[in-house]
Parts: sequence; C-alpha cells; structure tokens
Amino acid sequence: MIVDIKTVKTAGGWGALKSSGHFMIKEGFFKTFKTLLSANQVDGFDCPGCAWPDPKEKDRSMNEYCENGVKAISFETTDKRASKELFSKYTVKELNEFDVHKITNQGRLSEPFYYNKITDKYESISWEKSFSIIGRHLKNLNKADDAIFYTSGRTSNEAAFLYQLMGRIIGTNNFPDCSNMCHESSGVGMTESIGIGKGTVDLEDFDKSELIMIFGQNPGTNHPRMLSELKKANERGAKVISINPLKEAGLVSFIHPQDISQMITNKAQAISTHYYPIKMGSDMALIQAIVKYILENFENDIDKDFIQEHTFGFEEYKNEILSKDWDTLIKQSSLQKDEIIEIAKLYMSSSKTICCWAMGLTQHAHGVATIEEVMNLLLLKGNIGKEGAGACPVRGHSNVQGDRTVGIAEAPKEDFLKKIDKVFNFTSPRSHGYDVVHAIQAMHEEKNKVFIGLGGNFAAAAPDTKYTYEALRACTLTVHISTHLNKSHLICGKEALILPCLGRTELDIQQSGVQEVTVEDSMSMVHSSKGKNIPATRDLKSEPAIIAGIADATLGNKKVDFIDLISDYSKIREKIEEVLPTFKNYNENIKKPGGFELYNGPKNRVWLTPNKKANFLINEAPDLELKENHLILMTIRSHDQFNTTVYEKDDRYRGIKNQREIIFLNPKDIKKLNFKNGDLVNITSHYSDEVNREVKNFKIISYDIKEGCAGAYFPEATPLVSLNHHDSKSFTPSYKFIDITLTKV
Ligand SMILES: Nc1nc2c(c(=O)[nH]1)N[C@H]1C(S)=C(S)[C@@H](COP(=O)(O)OP(=O)(O)OC[C@H]3O[C@@H](n4cnc5c(=O)[nH]c(N)nc54)[C@H](O)[C@@H]3O)O[C@H]1N2
Ligand SMILES: Nc1nc2c(c(=O)[nH]1)N[C@H]1C(S)=C(S)[C@@H](COP(=O)(O)OP(=O)(O)OC[C@H]3O[C@@H](n4cnc5c(=O)[nH]c(N)nc54)[C@H](O)[C@@H]3O)O[C@H]1N2
Ligand SMILES: [Mo]
Repeated sequence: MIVDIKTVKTAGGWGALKSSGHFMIKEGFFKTFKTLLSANQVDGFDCPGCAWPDPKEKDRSMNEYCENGVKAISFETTDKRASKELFSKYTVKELNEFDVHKITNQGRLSEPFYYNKITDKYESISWEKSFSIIGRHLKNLNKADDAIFYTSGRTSNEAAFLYQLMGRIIGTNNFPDCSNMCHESSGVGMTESIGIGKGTVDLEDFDKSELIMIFGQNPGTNHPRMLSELKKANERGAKVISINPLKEAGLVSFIHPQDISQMITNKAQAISTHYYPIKMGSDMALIQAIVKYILENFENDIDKDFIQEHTFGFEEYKNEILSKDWDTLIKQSSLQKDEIIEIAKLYMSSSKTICCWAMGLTQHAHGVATIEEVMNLLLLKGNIGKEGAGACPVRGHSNVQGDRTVGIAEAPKEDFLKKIDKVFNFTSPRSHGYDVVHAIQAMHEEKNKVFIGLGGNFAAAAPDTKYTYEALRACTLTVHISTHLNKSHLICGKEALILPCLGRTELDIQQSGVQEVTVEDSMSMVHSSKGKNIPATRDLKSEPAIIAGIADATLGNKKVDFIDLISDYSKIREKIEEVLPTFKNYNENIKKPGGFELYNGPKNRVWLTPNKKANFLINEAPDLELKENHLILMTIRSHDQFNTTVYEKDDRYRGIKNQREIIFLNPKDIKKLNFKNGDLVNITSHYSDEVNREVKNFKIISYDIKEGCAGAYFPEATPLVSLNHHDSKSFTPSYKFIDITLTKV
C-alpha cells in the first residue's frame, strides 16, 4: 500500500524540539545543554539512548543526538537525587505504591543503601560494608550456580568483562542479560543461518540500497537517528517499506529538528513509501508467501550464482515453500494477495535490499524461525555481503552487542572459555548457565539464590510480574548496581542492597587518572566513551570499581588482582585483547576517531557456520488462530519512556497525553465487542497453564491498528505475559503475542 503522509502525525519537527526543551528545563537546562555538545562526538561520551551507530567523523554534525537522546541525557544529568531523605520518609511498601513514572523520576541515587527488614526502609551504608555483605554471601553459596549475575546493555565492555570474569572464577555461567528479552532471537537465528548473531550492514549501505524493508520496528521513537538515513534514502528514490500492525508516525513522515529549512517551512518529509498493516506474529508466513510468489513467477531472476557458491539447502527450501497452499499462506500472512504480490515485485525490482527489524519480530514464540525466514529472503537474491544490502537487526541498549562480545553469555563458546582459562590460569565452568527465563524459574523453585543486577530493572523488564516478584523475594540477597531508583530495588530479597554508579556522562577517575570506557554499536564499531561531568554525588563509584570491590571481597587477589585492573582501564582492555584476538591493538585503535570495526565474516561472504555456507532454513509457520472475541495484544514502548523508565506519561506521536493504562484497539473491534472509545476494561490473558493473569482499568483508545490486534505499554501490561510462553531456542518471552479478552469495568 502506497503511503499518504497527510494521514498521520509527523515525527520530529517543532514537537520534538519543544518536548526535548521541556525535559531539559525540568531536569536542569544548562548542564544538559553543555553535556549534549559532547554526545556521540569523537572525544565525548556515547549517548546512552540507543545502539544506532554514529556517522563517520567527517559526517558528524555538532548535534549527534535526537529528542530521546536528549531525554536520556537530561535524565542522567538531572539535579534531582534519590537520597537518604527519600528513603527515610517512605517505607519500601509505600514506595511500591508509587506508579512507574513516580518511582523512576526520583533522580540519581546518591549513595549505597541497605534494606532494613525491621523498619522496611532503606538506610545508608558504607561501600566497604556493602562489599563485605556481598562477599559473605558469595563465599557461602551452597553451590556456585546459586549466584545469578544479570547484565543490562548499558554496561561498558570493561565492566562486562570484569563481571563475567568474576562470575566464572566463582564458578558459574549464570549470566542472564537483557538481550535474552530483546534480540536473542536475532542472535540465534542469524547464527544458524550465517554463523554470526550480528548485523551485516554499515551506515554507508543505507546510502546505496534500493529497498529498505522495516519489520516490527518503531524507529521514530526508539531509533530516531535512523530516520535521517531513511529520509535520505527516500529522497534518493529508494523504496522504504514498513510492515507493522500499527501505523507509527515515525515510519510515515518526519521533520528533522536540526534541519533549519525544514523546520521553518514545517514541511514533512516522507519516510516510508509503502506501508503494510500486518497482524502480530504473521511476518513469517508473509515472507513465505512472498518467496512462493517469487519462486513461481521470477525464479530466473533470483541470484543463482550466489546460491550455488555460497549457500546450502536451497532445493529443499524451495520444494517446501512451493508445496505450501496459497489460501493457507494468505490467511496466515494476514495481508491480501495483491499486497503480497506488490511486496514480492518491489523485492525483485531491487538489486540491493536491506532488511531491518526489532522487537516486532524477535519477541514471539516463533521469533527465531521468523528471523531465519528474513535471512532466507535475503539469501535468495544474494543480499548479504553486498554493498547497499544486508541484515540489520536494530539493537536496543547502547552496548548490548559489546557486552555479549566480551563474554556476557550463559552458553559461552568453548574457544572463549579456553582462552579465559589460559590467560587467567583457572578452569572456568563448562555447564551452561541460566538465561532470564531459567533464572526466574530457578530463583522461584530452588529459592535462596544471590541475585546481582549490573544495571537494568529486572523486576519490571522480565515477564510474569507476580511470579518474577516472588522469585526475587525468595533470594537471600538482591543487589542492584544502578543510576536511578527502580522497581527492582523495591522487590527485596531477604537482604538487599542498592549500589549507585556513575553514568556515561560523568568523569571516571581512578588511580592512574581519568578513564574512558568502550562500547560496540549495532554495526560492530567499537569506540571509546568519556564522560566530562562532575559526578552527581561524591559517593558514586564506576561500574568497574564496584565489580572490583565485590570481587576483592569475595575472591581476594588470589587469581586475578581486580583492584589493580581498575587502576587503569587500559589494563582491562589488554586482557580483553589477550582473550579475544578480534580486539587486536585495542588501546591503540580506540584512539582513532570513530574507533574500529570488529571482524564480521558474513560482511565479506565468509560464513561462520559449521558447514561454512549460508544456510536456507526450513520452519513451519505457526497457527495463530484465536477464539471468537479474543484479541492479540502486544506490549510496546511509548514515545516518552526508555524501557522501564517513564520520562513522561505522554506518547506524543500517538496523540496520548498524561495516561499510560490504555489499550489501543481498532474501531471495528471496539464496535464488534460492544465497547465505546474511552471505556474502561479489565484485560485477561489466556495460556494453557490457566494461571489467572489480569490487569485492571485500562482505557480503550480507538487507533489505526490492524483488526484483531491490540497494543498496551510495558511494564504496566507485563503482568499479562506468561513466563512459559517464549521461543523454544532463544527463550525470548512472547511480549508481542498475548491472547487476551476484555471485560467492561
Ligand atoms: N526512546 C527509546 N529508545 C529506545 C528504547 C526505549 O524504550 N525508548 N528501547 C531500546 C531497546 S532496549 C530496544 S530493544 C529498542 C526497541 O525498539 P522497537 O522494537 O521499535 O520497540 P517496541 O516499542 O517494542 O516496538 C515494536 C514495534 O513493532 C511493532 N510490532 C509488534 N509486533 C509485531 C509483529 O508481530 N510484526 C510486526 N511486523 N510488527 C510488530 C509495533 O507496532 C512497534 O511498532 O529500542 C531501543 N531504543
Ligand atoms: N512487556 C515487555 N517487557 C519487555 C520488553 C517489551 O517490549 N515488552 N522489552 C524487553 C527489552 S527489549 C529489554 S532490552 C529489557 C530491558 O531491561 P533492562 O535493561 O533490565 O531495563 P531498563 O529499563 O533498560 O533499565 C533501567 C535501569 O537501568 C539503570 N541504569 C541506567 N543507566 C545505567 C548505567 O549507565 N549503569 C547502570 N549500572 N545502571 C544504569 C537505571 O537504574 C534504570 O532504572 O526489557 C524487556 N522487557
Ligand atoms: Mo531491548
């Protein structure tokens, strides 16, 4: 369907400028403004917003940040403090009654806090005592696997490397991380297909591609800097297709807030040329239908040389797709046959195609299978390892990819463990650890675990809220290394600690002087990040220093001298380089403007799979039929939140003001179910386990969303997600496919 940009709100523009200005004023204008000037600059810090890459140095403007980057930065540089006054005023029970917005907007955590069970209040505690409490627990574990080390993807390479080293010396591979809930399906699917779980495109490819297909992603909100690339592509005459159940403003039109002429004329620029409203979960069947049409009509135009030379399994895949029945595929795809044909023709008329995707594809019970289908589509025309073409899983957290690269993995590769053992002279554990789903199950069933969170907000990010809370409360100790107060701090184990850390924008001074850390973006570029601001309080420590403190209190310096390693972070990087040769000349390379690129085989058509080929993979599209009067619900982000942090209760691009407990429904469904726009409903989800999962008093909002589909914000709607409904290979929870019914309040 060709897009008409007059039909929706425009992304960016004066609204974006007003909103970021408002947020900067709220949190402290001058400090934020000064800080912004070094966001994503060569000698500055990496914007903590998202993992979208930075342009080459020559192409960088003074302002390499977006509206939501401004919010992420203001949030960190805020003058507000979550200090001992807050904790002496409220019990944890009272803090738990605050809504998400109020909990997450208390400002920066000011010092370490320890939970006093008797008064139900957090109290100040010294760093030394904090480390010794954690050390006592970690030294007295019944078995090493009773310790669980969670990581969120803002953590630097240096901190992540030390963290996994400490965990492995303790003797466990229990490293669940936010990626398990995010792009894990991309990692698993792409590894099976081409041997690496990372994207195969660079920013320059966006300048050359003829077609960009965007599946299940809302870049206007979540990766706004990507809109500039899409806008340029559109101007060049490239086609941009978006496939999404909800017509997202940022996918349709955009005014660049840093483009003066566009701002003055207020002239919106189209982003997508074509939009296809799909039902949640139907992308896999849609791709199969597209491929079937191609094989039936344009088989001679597929890239036979590439298939012959580089791939395995094509004939079998072809026969499988050709044997599928059109009526079933059309029904499963949820689009019309002429729409499928239109996409197939667009794909065939492009010689360079990029497929982008995010959570709309990965957070499904068939997430891995869907990613493998995207890869099949790309392979059909040799769209990998070719200029202007490739796979682009658009990552979330700014260093989620880097954390994985340096060893945050519950199922580490043998090669990696061997190197760790050799460099540090110990034997690391071989049995696989827990991912997020299994960590929750283990905490719940076995109890008495020690949970440490390096960033993030596990309680609010994980599925099945009630069960997850019970799991955390069953721990003997919960520890959170955080910048801001969040729900996880309020769901305490028998003992609980909050350890406040420096943010990206802040000066990190260790024994040898000012330190820099490093991160890896969505396109495998590693670069340094150096904060300049005076830290929010004197009592903060850097993430590496906190890990070293815990390691020292637990292990002493018998195997590794963690305290020495953090005296100068270049020593940590030397160790990373010794373990991972891809970081050759690490300390030298990060001095280069823009950093350096990690080797990525498939970009060069070197396939890292066991058979050294790119594999066509066969999967069966699931039956997604629901019962009469049931709807599919997806849990999504508003424009004014960052994951579990709610900056404001608005969702500007979707026209929502000051409310979050809402459910977007198609007007036809509202009518069919006998509701009215604005009605309050209770939402119940349905799984075979028959546990009662319900959220109450959500307001119906009539919206341009595909019939049969509904949308609500996370974390408010997360209690509806079952822990047991996840992909069977990636274990990513099915946050985007929840079978629900509504009842009027
Ligand atoms: N400002 C801001 N930036 C962020 C974040 C944030 O919260 N705020 N979070 C960061 C993180 S960690 C991540 S992972 C990314 C997330 O970035 P996104 O994946 O863009 O985030 P979601 O809000 O989950 O949006 C999913 C999109 O997929 C669509 N969708 C849902 N289900 C389906 C489906 O089955 N098929 C198709 N085709 N579409 C579907 C939804 O309508 C929505 O547009 O953003 C990162 N950047
Ligand atoms: N229902 C539902 N649930 C989801 C999703 C969904 O789409 N639907 N999306 C999933 C996805 S994609 C992801 S990635 C996860 C996110 O899961 P997490 O990464 O666990 O959650 P965040 O909300 O990003 O974490 C926010 C907290 O991180 C801390 N923080 C911020 N900056 C720093 C820092 O620099 N250092 C440290 N140490 N701490 C810091 C702050 O205290 C803040 O409260 O949520 C998942 N959960
Ligand atoms: Mo994410």
